[in-house]
Amino acid sequence: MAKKSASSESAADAAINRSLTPDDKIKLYREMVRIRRFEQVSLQHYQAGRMGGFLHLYIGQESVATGVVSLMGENDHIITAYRDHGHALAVGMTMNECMAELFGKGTGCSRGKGGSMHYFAPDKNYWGGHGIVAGQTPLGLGLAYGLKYRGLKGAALAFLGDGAVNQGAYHESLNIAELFDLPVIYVIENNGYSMGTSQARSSAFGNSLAERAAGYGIAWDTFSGEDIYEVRAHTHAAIERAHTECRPTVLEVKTYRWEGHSVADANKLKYRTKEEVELHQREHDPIQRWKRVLLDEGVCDEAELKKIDKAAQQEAEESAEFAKASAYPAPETIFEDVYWEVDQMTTAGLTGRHFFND
Ligand SMILES: Cc1ncc(C[n+]2csc(CCOP(=O)(O)OP(=O)(O)O)c2C)c(N)n1
Ligand SMILES: [Mg+2]
Repeated sequence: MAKKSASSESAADAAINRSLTPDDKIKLYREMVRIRRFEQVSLQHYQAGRMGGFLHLYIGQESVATGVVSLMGENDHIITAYRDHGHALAVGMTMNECMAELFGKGTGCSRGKGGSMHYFAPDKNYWGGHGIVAGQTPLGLGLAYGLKYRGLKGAALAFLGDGAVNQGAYHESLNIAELFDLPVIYVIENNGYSMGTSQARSSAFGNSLAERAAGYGIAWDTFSGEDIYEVRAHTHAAIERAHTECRPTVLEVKTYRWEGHSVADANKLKYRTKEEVELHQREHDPIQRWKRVLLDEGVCDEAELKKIDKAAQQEAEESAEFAKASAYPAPETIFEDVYWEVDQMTTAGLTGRHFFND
């Protein structure tokens, strides 16, 4: 049945949030701040000419990846597009390997050959980092298929942008997700823009982008990403659906990116006003919002939060030093790291049955 999930409880009162300990709540803050500091430091080094390629910043959207990833269990997998730093740090990839990847160094998570858009950590159920808009959506479906095929109780969380929802691959994926009953969760991070085109100008929609799922008989939900309690409460319902009913869900999370589409976006103030950006920075910052929650609930005090901030800044700066000091990959390794399975010579890779039984 296609339906919009309704939550009668307020997000903070949802069982999944009531179960959070003070330490868990502080951890959520730390994760969001780490993402922001990492990206702010990466921006400085990009502007100083130390990185090549693109750099798509996630600043302003931190609560989405952090909230969703905080719910992931052993058999839950994640895949995303090119705006991938937040998801990577949230799953536990280190700042060092992430920063070194931006610098194109051999100590990077993809040995410096992928860059910003191609973070990867299968050991953490993190399947990238993809540059083709919506290219990750059928791959996420494949992850879900693999879970079902293996009889595992898990979910494949596939993130996409509001621009990606118009790609055919996404709609083909929804069709199969419904027909095959696959435990995939599409998380649309609706930050209002697809490069320089506003959502209103790029997408035909009724009340929401997620509502399109109804046409496929898939459950959907839409909510604000500003409050991490809300992100967790709504996403939890989708994960439960995947785990217990082996059914897909489409989630649309309203969020906002503070920076340009990429650092090279020269028109960032042409398609939206400075006032619009400042309004979001001033009144809808998910980190400030969570900070207020922590203070109001008496979870910790300002001094503790400052300490967390300082530590995150230091960690980010140190990761840049680590990246600077690391060596570029050796030219003779240029053909390595293209296909992980080929390099590893695994049976699964050699037979092309990476996710399947014999
Ligand atoms: C198939 C394809 N078409 C076009 C592009 C160029 N492109 C890169 S990002 C982007 C916008 C996508 O916007 P959205 O899905 O909203 O994600 P966001 O950047 O806001 O996170 C486009 C058109 C691409 N990478 N792949
Ligand atoms: Mg967008």
